[in-house]
Amino acid sequence: MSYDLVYIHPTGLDHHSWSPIIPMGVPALMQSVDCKKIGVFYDQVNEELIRSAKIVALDLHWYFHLYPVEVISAYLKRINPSINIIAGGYTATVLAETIIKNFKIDFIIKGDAEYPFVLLVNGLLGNGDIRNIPNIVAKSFSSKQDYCLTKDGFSSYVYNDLSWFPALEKIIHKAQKLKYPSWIGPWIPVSKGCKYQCSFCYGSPFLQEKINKRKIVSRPADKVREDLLKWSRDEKIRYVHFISDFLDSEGSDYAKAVLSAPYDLSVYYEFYNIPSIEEVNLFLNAFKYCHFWFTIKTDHSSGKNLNNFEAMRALFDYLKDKNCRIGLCVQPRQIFRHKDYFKMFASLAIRNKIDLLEYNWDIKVPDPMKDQESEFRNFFNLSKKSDIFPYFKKRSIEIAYGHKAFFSFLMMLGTYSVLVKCLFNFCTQSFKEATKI
Ligand code: B12
Ligand code: SF4
Repeated sequence: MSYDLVYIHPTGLDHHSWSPIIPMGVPALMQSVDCKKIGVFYDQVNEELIRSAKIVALDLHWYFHLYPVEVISAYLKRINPSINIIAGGYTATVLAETIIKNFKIDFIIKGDAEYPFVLLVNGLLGNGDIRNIPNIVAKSFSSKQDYCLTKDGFSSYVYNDLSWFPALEKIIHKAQKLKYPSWIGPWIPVSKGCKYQCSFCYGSPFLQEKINKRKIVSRPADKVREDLLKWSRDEKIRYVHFISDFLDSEGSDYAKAVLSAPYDLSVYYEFYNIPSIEEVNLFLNAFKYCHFWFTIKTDHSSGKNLNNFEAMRALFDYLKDKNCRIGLCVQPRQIFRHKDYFKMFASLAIRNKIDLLEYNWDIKVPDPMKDQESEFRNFFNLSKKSDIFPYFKKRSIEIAYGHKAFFSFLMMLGTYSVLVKCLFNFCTQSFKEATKI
């Protein structure tokens, strides 16, 4: 079978734990183009597929795909020199001019790509003029980045159909058999960008402005409900998860509108801050089963303050006999650096026997404010070495088998080789004292 457009996700199919993660906006891009199209993981690519294809679209969102994307694009051009390669995503945007010089990629779409992608694909398939399409960096020209997603645009795109990517659908269906709802499942976009100003994160208003030329943009509640209803009707889907905490970002009224009726679904949900009992009940009433995750620090761990301990403990007590499972996202470095964080962690995790998920907020990303060439060199070299697979494997094992806090805590320590520090902490503080707040 031949295709006009092949989307290739640079992660291999064998990496089960993280291959399902494609940039959340890609389904909308692929839905919007009207041609023969398919999505594949890179290890499904074969010569026959590439020889007959006219366009390949590659996501380059997470920097560790830099090296794989270079290898894949060189391979594609060797097999089919006339193929058009389009890339997009955060890393592609931040390093666009350098990537286009160094990789065998023909076009990079900077920032939001919904509208430019359709125009570019149509132009390439129909030999139309492509020089006036916004947000493009090409080998021989570049256009102004003056397209960005608006609320109206966001509400018009389709995110709930993955039939164009059968291998991804298969993994998602398989993951539905996991014991507890996880993030390997259909995702529901709520907002792009974030209201918190974390200096290291592309989601922060300052960097969104720099990269996507806009502020946070959100989908109307009825569109989010449409996705929930669509996935509810799908017999193969048992649970969903959301991209961003809409209760925190959009407020209680929005949450009430989204969660106004019970769905034939379970949910995986990360709260950025501590919800009230009334708010948590909205979720308990709307979903069959809830896998809730909380952070010890405020604002999704990015805040300076710790959450109110009493409020967290009261909430966890309330949730004990409800149809849900509680998880705590922890930052290992905070445990060993800050006494109060450690106290809260030990008290909540051990007393409540909950799951732990390790959070690593310190991950470096290409800095759009620095010299592009040197950022490219640094991150390209890093991407050659980066093997985040063990980390994701660990996370999915935790979720799949629902290890209790102690065991997952040990796994976390193993990964980061901080056992020595832990023993030191335990030896220097009496455990009782450490858990007393
Ligand atoms: C939600 C989220 C996640 C979710 C994934 C959700 C998903 N399916 O996308 C989860 C929790 C799984 C996750 C994991 C990770 N994430 Co994350 N995540 C985010 C977050 C908060 C939102 C991302 C997002 O959806 N943006 C929405 C818009 C911008 O993207 P989009 O619609 O999908 O894509 C548009 C364009 O980028 C472009 N585009 C994207 N792909 C393509 C492909 C083509 C061909 C084209 C033409 C265009 C195009 O077009 C789209 C439509 O306009 C951002 C921070 C933020 N608030 O933005 C970090 C962020 C993307 N994550 C980041 C990181 C580092 C990670 C992890 C490595 C963290 C870790 N150590 O575990 C992992 C990697 C996941 C993996 N692939 O294995 C970094 C990426 C930095 C980088 N460039 O490398 C970010 C930017 C945070 C930061 N530190 O700044 N993440
Ligand atoms: S709260 Fe999370 S998504 Fe928002 S800016 Fe901070 S790290 Fe990024």
